[in-house]
Amino acid sequence: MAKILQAVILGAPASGKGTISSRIVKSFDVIHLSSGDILRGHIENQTDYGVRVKSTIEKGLLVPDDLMVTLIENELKHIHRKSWILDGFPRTRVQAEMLSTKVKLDFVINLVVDFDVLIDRIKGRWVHLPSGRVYHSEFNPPIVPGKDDITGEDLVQRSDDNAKSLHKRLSLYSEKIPPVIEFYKESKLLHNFHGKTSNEIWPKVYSFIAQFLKEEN
Ligand code: G5P
Ligand code: MG
Repeated sequence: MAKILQAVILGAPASGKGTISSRIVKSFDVIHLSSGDILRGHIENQTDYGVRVKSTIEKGLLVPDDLMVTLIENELKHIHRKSWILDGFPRTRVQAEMLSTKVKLDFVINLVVDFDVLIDRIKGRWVHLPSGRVYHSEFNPPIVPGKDDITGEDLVQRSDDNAKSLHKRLSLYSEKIPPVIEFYKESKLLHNFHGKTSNEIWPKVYSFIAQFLKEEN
C-alpha cells in the first residue's frame, strides 16, 4: 500500500507556501489544505464563520485560535487514507499544540525567504478565489491576463494584499512563528528550505518528499 504523508508547510506571507504546495500536489498524490483558502471560501460564501472573520483578515490580523482549530479539524475529518499537507496552519504555539493532540505529523517544511522580496510578490499576485490557484504578473502569469487558466473566470487581488495589511501580517508572523518553530524543532519534525525563489527551493522540497515516500514505514 502507498505510504501516506501528513505534513505542514510554514513560511512568511508570500514566501511561496501556496506555490510550493501546488507543485507538491502535481508531483505527488497529496491533498492541499490552505487555511487562508478555507477562510476566503467562507467569506465568499458568506457563512457565519465568513462574516466573523472578514474584517480580521482584511486588516492582516490573526483569526482566533479556537475558531481556526475548529475549521481545520472539520477539514481533516473528511480525509481518510490520503496524504495531506496543511498550509498556513498552525500559526501560533497554541494551534501547534492542539494539532499535535489530533494527528501525528511526519514532517514540517519551513520556507525561509528574505523579507525584502515579499512585498513585490504581493503586489503582483492574482488569485482565482474558488480554486485558490495563484498567479503572479511576472513570475507565473496566467495565459490570458486577468483570467484563470483552467476555468477562464476572473482573477482578483486579495483584499489583504495591500501595504498596510502586509506590514501587519509580517510583524505578526515575526512575533508568533518563533514559538511554533521551536515546538517543531523540539519534536524533531522541522526541515528548513532556504532560497531566493520558489524555483530554487522546489527541487530541494521535491527530493525530500520523494525520499520520505521511498523509505519503509
Ligand atoms: P494565508 O492565505 O495563509 P499568508 O499571508 O500566510 O496568507 P500567502 O500570502 O498566501 O500567505 P504564500 O502562500 O506563502 O503567501 O505565497 P504564494 O501565494 O505561493 O506566493 C505569493 C506570490 O508570489 C504569488 O503571486 C506567487 O505566484 C509569487 N511567487 C512565488 N514564488 C515566487 C518567486 O520565486 N518569485 C516571484 N517573483 N514571485 C513568486 O492567510 C491569510 C489570512 O488568513 C488568516 C490570517 O488573517 C491571515 O493573514 N489566517 C489565520 N489566522 C489565524 N490562524 C491561522 N492558522 C490562519 N491561517 C490564515
Ligand atoms: Mg497562500
